[in-house]
Amino acid sequence: MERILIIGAAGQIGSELTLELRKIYGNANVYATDVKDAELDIKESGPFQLLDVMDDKHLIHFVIRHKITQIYHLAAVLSGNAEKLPVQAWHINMDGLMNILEVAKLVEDVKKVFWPSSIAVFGSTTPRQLAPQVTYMEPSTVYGISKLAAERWCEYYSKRYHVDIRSLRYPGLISYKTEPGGGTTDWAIEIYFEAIKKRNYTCFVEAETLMPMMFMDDAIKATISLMEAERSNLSIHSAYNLSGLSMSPALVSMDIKRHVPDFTISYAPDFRQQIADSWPQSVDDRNFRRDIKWKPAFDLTRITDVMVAEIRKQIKASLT
Ligand code: AKB
Repeated sequence: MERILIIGAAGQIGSELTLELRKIYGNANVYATDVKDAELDIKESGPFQLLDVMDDKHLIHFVIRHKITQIYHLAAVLSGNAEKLPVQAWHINMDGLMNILEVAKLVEDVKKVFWPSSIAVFGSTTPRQLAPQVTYMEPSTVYGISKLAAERWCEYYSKRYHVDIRSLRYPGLISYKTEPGGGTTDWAIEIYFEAIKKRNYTCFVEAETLMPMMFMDDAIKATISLMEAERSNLSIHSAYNLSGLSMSPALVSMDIKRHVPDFTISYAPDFRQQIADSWPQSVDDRNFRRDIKWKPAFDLTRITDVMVAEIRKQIKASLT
């Protein structure tokens, strides 16, 4: 029987992944943890506890006491926030992962680990179109540098200690449930909330900034499919490229007008423009699609339809 630990369960990915894993493995077998409090649906549908991944002693005790077999380590400081406090962000992103890798090495019950990488591992010397799985990688952000270093550590632990660690280079993830925190792709979520609430949005990257994105449902399916795959089917033991679609603020705002005809957008690019410009516009994920037999289901029209409907539902519920 699987017993799963989620670190970062109150975050953008964790809050959706926890509920999905509980459906598959049973509520009682998925332990949600975070350094901050989680939403009621996470706390009421199964175990939830405060846990800081930086506290290695508490972490290993937790894993041993609950006989954890799989760990999803989702806690990280994202690209925009990391630029504000680079050294602290480096410590949180790297030390947290190193604690997880050590636990996975030391505790025999732990059979698999998931850790998210990002398109931020790429940099300005990477081909901008269809960035290959193996290519030039010279990230210019502290977040990207930490993700690239962490990928190398994951492969090191996989080869040297046979830790089964699996990872995806997530594009920007679009969801309506929990707000993202401090990423460069956050505009792709903010734009929907502001369009519905205020009918206008001031975007922090320019109109034609094309970026790789994916709807959260697709990302959750890709993640669980990767974790459920036979290890012998996996050809990559660092992190797989993962691709959904490419979106720019101009494209999204045009699509939003199908639902909010008087929506207006203006542009006030900040330091995140430079980060966005250093990342590829699209990513080649043929290795993942071949090994996992997976493809995304959400295009821009479908994403917009779901985002608009769900945000309207949330607003209605908050008024009643
Ligand atoms: C960010 O913008 O920092 C993240 C990412 C692409 O990893 N969403």
